[in-house]
This record gives sequence, structure tokens and C-alpha cells, in this order.
Amino acid sequence: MVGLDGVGKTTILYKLKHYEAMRTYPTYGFNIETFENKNTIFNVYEVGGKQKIRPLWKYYLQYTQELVFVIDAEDRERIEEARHELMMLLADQHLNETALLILANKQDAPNAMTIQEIGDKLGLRYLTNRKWYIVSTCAVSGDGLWEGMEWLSKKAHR
Ligand code: G3D
Ligand code: MG
Repeated sequence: MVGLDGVGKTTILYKLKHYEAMRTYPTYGFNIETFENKNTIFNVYEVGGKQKIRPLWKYYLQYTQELVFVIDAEDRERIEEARHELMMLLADQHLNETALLILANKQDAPNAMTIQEIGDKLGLRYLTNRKWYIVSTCAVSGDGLWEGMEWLSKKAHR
């Protein structure tokens, strides 16, 4: 699981893990959490999103089966930066076959971009050789998180 800094990755991880009201801090290395849902065990690695460590993403992600990319739906200023980072990752040969789940997080924000708008700005329609899915989430309430995780687990059994 990657995404720019501050988009909500740690909050998502804690919510999926059912930790209550944990304070998050910027992630410098990475967080790993394991949890189970409907007979599927998820091992999720959160890789820090600050600009300086983004070049490390691809090393962490070499051995992953699926990629979760988190977007801050409120952050119109950095959506192009997010698109750029995502495209850099997807160009990596190790991630050729990887399915992509996009979490359009912070949907509770009054001015949040819709998934259609985010999909357009990320250019998702051009990703024709890859399974991908985008879902609106709110990490604070948990809305949408399991819908996304279930897509990942079902897709993996196809
Ligand atoms: P990161 O791990 O991607 O860097 P964090 O991001 O999980 O640390 O979250 C960064 C900030 O965004 C946190 O606020 C967190 O509470 C907030 N946040 C995460 N998800 C949501 C969401 O769905 N909705 C809203 N409104 N806020 C969210 P602070 O204030 O601690 O910086
Ligand atoms: Mg974090």
C-alpha cells in the first residue's frame, strides 16, 4: 500500500486492523499489519509516502501480489503528483502483472473529488493490461475499505 504522504494510509491500516482511535504519525519506514476477513488473510505493508523515500517504493513492491494506491480525494493540488508517482510505479517490470486497487480516501471531506473525477485525472482508462478497481473510502468511519479489500481477494481467486 502506497500513496503520497498524509493521504490516510496508516489510518486505513489501523481501521482494517480494528484498532480504535489510534493517533497516526508520518511513516518513515513502513508498517506491516496482518488481519483476516471472510477466510482471507491480508498482509498489508504501508510504505511511507514522503517525497524522499518514494524511490524506495519499487523495492518494497517487487514481491507483492497486489498494489493498493491511496489518494486523498480532497487534495486537488497533488493529484497530478499522485498520477506521476503511480505511473512511475506501474512502469516497473516487477509490477507488470500486479492488480491495482485505488482507494479514493477522505470522501467525508465536503469538497472531495468523486471517483469519476479521480479516475479521469489518474488516466485509469488507459490501464488496459491490468485489473484495477477504484472505490471511495473514509478511513475514519471505515466506509469502503472492506469493499476494496474484498475486490482484491476475489480477484486473486479468479
Ligand atoms: P499517511 O499514513 O498516508 O501518511 P495518515 O496518512 O493515516 O497518517 O493520515 C494523515 C491525516 O489524514 C491524519 O490527520 C488522519 O486522521 C487524516 N485522515 C485519514 N483518513 C481520513 C479520512 O478518510 N477522512 C478525513 N477527514 N481525514 C482522514 P492528522 O490531523 O492526524 O494529520
Ligand atoms: Mg503513514
